[in-house]
Amino acid sequence: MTRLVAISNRVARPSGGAKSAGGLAVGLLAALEEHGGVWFGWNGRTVDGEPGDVSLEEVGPITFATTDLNKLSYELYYNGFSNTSLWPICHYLLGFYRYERREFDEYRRVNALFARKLLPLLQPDDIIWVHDYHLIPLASELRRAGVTQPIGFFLHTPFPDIEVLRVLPVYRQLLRALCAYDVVGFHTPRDLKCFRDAIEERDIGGIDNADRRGLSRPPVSDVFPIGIDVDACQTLAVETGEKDNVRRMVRHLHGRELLIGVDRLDYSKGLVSRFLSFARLLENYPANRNHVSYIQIAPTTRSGVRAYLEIREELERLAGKINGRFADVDWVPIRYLNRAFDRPTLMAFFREANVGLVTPVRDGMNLVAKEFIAAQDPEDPGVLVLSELAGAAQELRDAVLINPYDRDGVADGMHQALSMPLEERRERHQRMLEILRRNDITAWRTRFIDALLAARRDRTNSS
Ligand code: GDG
Repeated sequence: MTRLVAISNRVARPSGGAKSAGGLAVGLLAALEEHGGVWFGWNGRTVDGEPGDVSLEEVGPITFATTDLNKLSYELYYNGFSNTSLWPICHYLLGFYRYERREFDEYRRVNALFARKLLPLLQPDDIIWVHDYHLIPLASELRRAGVTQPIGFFLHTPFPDIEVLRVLPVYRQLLRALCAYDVVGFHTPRDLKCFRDAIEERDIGGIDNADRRGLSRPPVSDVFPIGIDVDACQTLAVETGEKDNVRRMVRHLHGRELLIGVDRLDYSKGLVSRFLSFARLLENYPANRNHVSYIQIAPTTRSGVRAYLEIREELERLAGKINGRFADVDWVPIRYLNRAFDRPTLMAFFREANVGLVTPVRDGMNLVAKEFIAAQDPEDPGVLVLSELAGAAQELRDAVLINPYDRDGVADGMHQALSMPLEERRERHQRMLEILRRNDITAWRTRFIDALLAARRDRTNSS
């Protein structure tokens, strides 16, 4: 029996908090719940000494296999190389980028540790699916330890153009490490093209045969746009509508139109520009004053990285400033909630909203955009205002597409969304829902697993 073994930096056990935010966790959990298998990764705890034994917990069809990490290792590998070197580069945000050699060294050591801990759990018929930029070298570590099972890699962020990637002194090593995989997957054709260009056009150096283990050609690379469980979002949105905190939120609108944003607190999500664009909406279209309310939910993430603390303070300051300028005795324009909500409540909030604001300055895909559409009432749907720089914009062409850097343009988009006639809202929503159904979470998982199974057949035929 073929088992799916998924590996990601962080494992999101359902018991570990229904409120945990993050696209990878949401997507992978949905895929594993359907297929079953093993999910291996970090348990969220840091320790002073060496990490202890892997702990195993079975929940329904999933076995969660988790390990601690040493405190300093975590700081260098996670806050350092992963989130201060790779994340900004993948999002073309070089102002946030910094490189330290010892952080990269630790990144490799943690990948080697993951490989050592995973090895005893593997079975001959497994297919292995590695997730995201924290774990690029994992396949070469596993290959060196003798693993011949097919291994795939999926990148949840954008893959940057080679000219941006080149700011990383170790970019060749990372590209070689990606060649140790059988299958490499991306969200959009643009990411795929950047990856292929980087592999083909650059002299990335010889690829060690020990890293390839029976592979004679470059990895199969393709586009696998991540999706959502459309029915589950819809059901949650409908069933949770009567919950106390949802009704309280609606009561406080006093009949005003609702704009909503839900994002991890991350500079890539374009929240500062979004706040300023909302102020521009009130400035440029004064009829909206006292008639619209904007709720922004933004739970803190990566609080060990300074840039994330700074943006949090900046948003608090801005919300205060905008509210101070525009608020009335009975109206607060922005409600900024720096905390997480449970998933059912989020879906119900989406359904109540007239406009969904998804305006990242760069995003691999963006699941919030898809969840917002899925949660709407098809008879009276809200409108999505979506950044052209999010992967989701490649599929959701019927959203109101904006450039997040253009504040007047975003304000125009918000106004267009707020004043869109019912018939047009319905048509746009209907077309986007069809796309969501076609590229849903099952399609994503099935296509990737099929690619891994095909890789296994190729290996058997060529051996
Ligand atoms: C990465 C890529 C790509 C948010 N706040 C709360 C909460 N969330 C949930 C959302 C959504 C998920 O977290 C966020 O997913 P996104 O896709 O929007 O963004 P990232 O976390 O940056 O995800 C991204 C994704 O991976 C998948 O490949 O799309 O481009 O950056 O599901 O609903 N969930 C709960 N409470 C919150 O307060 N429960």
